[in-house]
Amino acid sequence: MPSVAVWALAPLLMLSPAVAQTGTTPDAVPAETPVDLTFLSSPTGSSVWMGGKKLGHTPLKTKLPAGSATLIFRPAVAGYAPQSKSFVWRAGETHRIVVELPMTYGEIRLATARSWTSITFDAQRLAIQPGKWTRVQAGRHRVIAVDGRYAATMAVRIPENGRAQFDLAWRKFRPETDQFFLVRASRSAIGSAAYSNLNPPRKVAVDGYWIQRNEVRVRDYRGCVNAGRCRAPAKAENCNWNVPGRDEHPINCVSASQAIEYAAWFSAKDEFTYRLPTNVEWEHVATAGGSRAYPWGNSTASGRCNICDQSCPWKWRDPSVNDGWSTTAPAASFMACAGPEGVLDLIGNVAEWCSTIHTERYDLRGGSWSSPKTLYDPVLPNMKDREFQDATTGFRLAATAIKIGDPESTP
Ligand SMILES: [Ca+2]
Repeated sequence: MPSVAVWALAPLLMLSPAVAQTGTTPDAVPAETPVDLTFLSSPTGSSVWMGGKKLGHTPLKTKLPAGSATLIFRPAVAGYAPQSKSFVWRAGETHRIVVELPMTYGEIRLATARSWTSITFDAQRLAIQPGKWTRVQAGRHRVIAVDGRYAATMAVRIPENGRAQFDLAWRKFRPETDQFFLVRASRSAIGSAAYSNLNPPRKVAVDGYWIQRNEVRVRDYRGCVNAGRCRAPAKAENCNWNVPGRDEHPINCVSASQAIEYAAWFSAKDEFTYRLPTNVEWEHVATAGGSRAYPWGNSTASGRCNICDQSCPWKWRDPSVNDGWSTTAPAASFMACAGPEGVLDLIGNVAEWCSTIHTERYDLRGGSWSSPKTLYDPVLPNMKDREFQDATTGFRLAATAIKIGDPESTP
């Protein structure tokens, strides 16, 4: 029975009070019959007032006697002005009333030490130039400016018909080099029933992080030693330090504490905070969150990675495999050893220090050039003392991913 009248009232269509009053005459339905009314507004949550009395907040369903009235819509958020409108509603009808509140404006100026390549206001792109006054909607906004590997995030409040200036504080949000792969936050199935004591099967939330694609090389580590920030690695059989022709090989014969020293030096050099990966982070990328046995899938590492093949000096060598290297190989020599993420040599070459401390010990993951199949299993925990080192111990770096937007929008 009820007819539906949709009042889509943009400001240009506002009814004048005179028009409203001409519509007050009730028809056949008694005037006291309540009329179903729905009030909607943009922005939503606006309060609706009639004759000095608040009816409620949009979205609002109510019943009023047939008639007419001037309603005032007051925004609940800054950046919009109140809107006054006159309406007529007739008995027996259902009215759905939509009101757009007019925006209010102010001006913003962003002082900044650097320019930006993109800037967003509340996730919307905005044409705004550094140091120039620009008209924007009043109220509270989130500004995110990005320039290469730097970002500035700021909450701003623009006064109505006023001006506000802000200094952007820039922060590096991604590593300087493309040697690092971004692993996005996700759930991960970690561990194995086979190692239930030190690495039991469990589901964990992993925050986003960067992981170095290569193992840290001899020439990388030399930068830290030359800067006086790292101790030289041990000299022993099969150690790569100061051996001619080994610059591209992973650094080995380094302890967890030496790897941590390197991370501190590289952080200062790159103006970004690096650290060892946790064993959960390491395992998460090596098994794609528990969905694969190895980075590349479920097939064996034989022929894919640098493991203890036929030239390996130990009796557990695999005589059926020739990977070409009796000890370490130059970093990134085994492309088929990577997963789709392009993180190389997680299995074999050198075992990698992970930061997680378990009863004062550090976890060495992934096996090495000296490992048979049972020892390069990526879920196998291998706890060693902080100062332990031998010709199989190396590392790669990781870094916590920095979120620059709301909600999480790590680039
Ligand atoms: Ca080998």
